[in-house]
Amino acid sequence: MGFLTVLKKIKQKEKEMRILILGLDNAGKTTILKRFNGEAIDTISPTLGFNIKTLEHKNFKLNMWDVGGQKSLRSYWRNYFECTDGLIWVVDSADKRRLDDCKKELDSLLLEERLGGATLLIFANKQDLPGACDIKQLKEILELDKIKTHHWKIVQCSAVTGENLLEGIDWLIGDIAARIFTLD
Ligand code: G3D
Ligand code: MG
Repeated sequence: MGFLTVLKKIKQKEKEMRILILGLDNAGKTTILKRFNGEAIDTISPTLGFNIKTLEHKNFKLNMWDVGGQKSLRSYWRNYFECTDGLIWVVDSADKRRLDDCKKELDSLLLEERLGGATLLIFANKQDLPGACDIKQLKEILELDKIKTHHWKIVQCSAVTGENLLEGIDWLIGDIAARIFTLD
């Protein structure tokens, strides 16, 4: 193996991404992170501070930050913005009463300068619940087509069944990698 090949392999190995998981309280952020990490999801209690997990996925090292979403904690979100490569915004698709609040919080996040470079994945979570909004409805209510400042995608998922979690995160990682790691 040549020197350059070895160097490339090392670079590849160290590829690190910082991913922030946010959303209103009860949206399913902690459950998604645990499920993705292969942990049991039957003992989750509300996140009061934050949870950090470092995972290896597809040769990338993912530092995933799951930050509590209660109203009283939202003003602290900004402490976690620095150097964020990806933002996962989790929506409880069955909680229609709070979609206005959800839109308001997402809109104000997208104005944050320090999140300017981040790729946005919106997880339309809790699709296993009857009456959950689908992607078309959420796109309209959250006015997602107006987002021009970030690369974004909405994916419907369920943290309980595991449906589409991998697909969503793979898209996020692929988009970030294409932006920040040039394979030369
Ligand atoms: P948060 O971290 O965003 O605050 P949690 O949310 O991960 O703590 O989840 C809040 C509640 O929603 C939990 O229920 C959890 O089991 C449930 N939940 C998370 N994801 C899903 C999903 O995809 N489908 C369904 N049906 N429920 C989900 P409890 O009852 O423990 O409060
Ligand atoms: Mg939580």
